Amino acid sequence: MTSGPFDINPLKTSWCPGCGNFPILEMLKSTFEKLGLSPADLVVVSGIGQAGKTPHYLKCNLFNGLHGRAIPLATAVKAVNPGLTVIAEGGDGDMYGEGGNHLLHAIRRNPNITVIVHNNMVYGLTKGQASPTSSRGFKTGIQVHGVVSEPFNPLAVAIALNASFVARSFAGDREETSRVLTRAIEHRGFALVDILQPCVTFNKINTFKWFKDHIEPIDAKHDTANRIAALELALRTGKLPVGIFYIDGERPAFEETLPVYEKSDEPLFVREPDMEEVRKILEEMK
Ligand SMILES: Cc1ncc(C[n+]2csc(CCOP(=O)(O)OP(=O)(O)O)c2C)c(N)n1
Ligand code: SF4
Ligand SMILES: [Mg+2]
Repeated sequence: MTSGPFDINPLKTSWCPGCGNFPILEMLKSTFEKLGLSPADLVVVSGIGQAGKTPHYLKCNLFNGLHGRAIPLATAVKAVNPGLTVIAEGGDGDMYGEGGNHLLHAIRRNPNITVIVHNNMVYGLTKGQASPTSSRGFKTGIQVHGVVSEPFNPLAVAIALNASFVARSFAGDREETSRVLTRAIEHRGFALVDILQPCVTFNKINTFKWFKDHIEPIDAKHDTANRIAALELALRTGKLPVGIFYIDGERPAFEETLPVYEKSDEPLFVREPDMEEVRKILEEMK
């Protein structure tokens, strides 16, 4: 068996056979390789959920934090060591539900991280409750009469907040997903990639076939710098557009604007604390 730099052999996962997480894992590994990254250059941070287990199955640096907290952890990792490539991984419940507030404020800060959401429109790990992206009417053991809320639209929210890179792809389309992931990781600033991912066990509505029948590629003529056109695409009803919606290449990244990097580029993690400064702050607080 051939082995790539990000492979763990033998790979043992707790995912169900046929789960959409498998192609995402494979695409991540091949994208990291294509970008010439090494496991030491990379940190993959996650929260809790089936998607949140992804970094366990990758050979690289990883941090598995609390449910919904991958984004602030990833922001901090990038801020203290800007030389690393930092990815935050998670599910729709993790990133848009429990971690939703972090998503909003990270978009405002624009850290140079890539947020990858495995959007299977359900809570997989906890056995099939509705998530923020479940369709209205979706029946579960908890939502026995069907979901009554409008589904959360992550792309429209991200574009409205001027996220600097916004894209959606489908786990069943490896070529397009790999292209989107490559562009997202190369992008300087906050990148959101929502990947439509079937959960074969707990979501019998949004299956591989359903997604295939309900997606449509964004027109090649779409101008990714046009925010209003991107928002219109994100708000479109009917088929789900897939591809790159929006890119703002002008926004400075969070870590570039931090006052601690004004006088020196030396990463924070190698600096000695300035005890004189600490003493001054403590004195002022007395
Ligand atoms: C604070 C907190 N609340 C709730 C949970 C229980 N919990 C764990 S994962 C999860 C949702 C998982 O759904 P999603 O993020 O969509 O990931 P998936 O399993 O579908 O990949 C929930 C509610 C938890 N671990 N911690
Ligand atoms: S429960 Fe769903 S998301 Fe979790 S491993 Fe199984 S198919 Fe994948
Ligand atoms: Mg989910």
